[in-house]
Amino acid sequence: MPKLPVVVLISGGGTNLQAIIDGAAKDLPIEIKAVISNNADAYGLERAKQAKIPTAVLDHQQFPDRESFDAALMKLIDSHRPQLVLLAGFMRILTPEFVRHYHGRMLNIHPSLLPDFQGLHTHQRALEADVEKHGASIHFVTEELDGGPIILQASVPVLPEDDEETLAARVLEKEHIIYPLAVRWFAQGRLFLNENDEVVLDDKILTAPVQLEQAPE
Ligand code: NHR
Ligand code: GAR
Repeated sequence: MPKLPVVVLISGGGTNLQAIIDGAAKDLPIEIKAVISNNADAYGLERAKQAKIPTAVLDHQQFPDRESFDAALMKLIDSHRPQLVLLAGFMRILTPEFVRHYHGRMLNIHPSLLPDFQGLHTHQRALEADVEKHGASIHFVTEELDGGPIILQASVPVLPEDDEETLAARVLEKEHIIYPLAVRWFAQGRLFLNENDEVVLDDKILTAPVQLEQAPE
């Protein structure tokens, strides 16, 4: 299988990046062309360097507004000619123009069972809402923040003794399974967004997100 060129955007620790790097070192048919961070201190940059992947830092604080940051980011990404862009713990909201440019070829992993808990601090909010189930979602990125078509989800129980940290760790473990899986489907040409912005997987339009327990290989 020819390897799909991918660029990964991060802001932090990069454990999801690591899961994708590890997948690519095995049989995930992608080549990570670059890892780009808006934050120079992101530990994920070290992970990329360890794996001999080119890195770049584009500090949003050096730009006067979101439009100019996004324009520079787009130029940098496109210099690597990726067919897929992955947001992996990327913490900057992206402008409509940027998102439209990567329509159908940009994925995000979000730490909740979307459409619940869009935005930030999802674990804390799940605990406050006293939900029984929490989890993570992979979706195509659209202009609507955390509102794009959902592909794949994994659930975890919320336990009575949980705090933000224990719950986040349980969710993160699932994230490391579902992100490489969705990337695999995309790289294999089995996953795409159709002209009506519906998710197609294995020639079927999804009417609901795939749940990890029922997911095809
Ligand atoms: N951009 C668009 N247009 N659409 C989406 O679905 C996006 C996006 C950019 C990032 C990831 C998202 C998440 O999974 C994501 C999805 C950052 C914020 C945020 O409020 C919200 C959601 C997400 C990422 N960021 C603040 C901002 O002003 C900064 C917060 C910080 O630096 O800590 O950009 O959760
Ligand atoms: C992950 O839980 C990811 O879902 C979340 O941040 C964490 C990043 O961890 N993403 C967001 O909150 C996006 N706003 P990582 O850097 O170890 O992959």
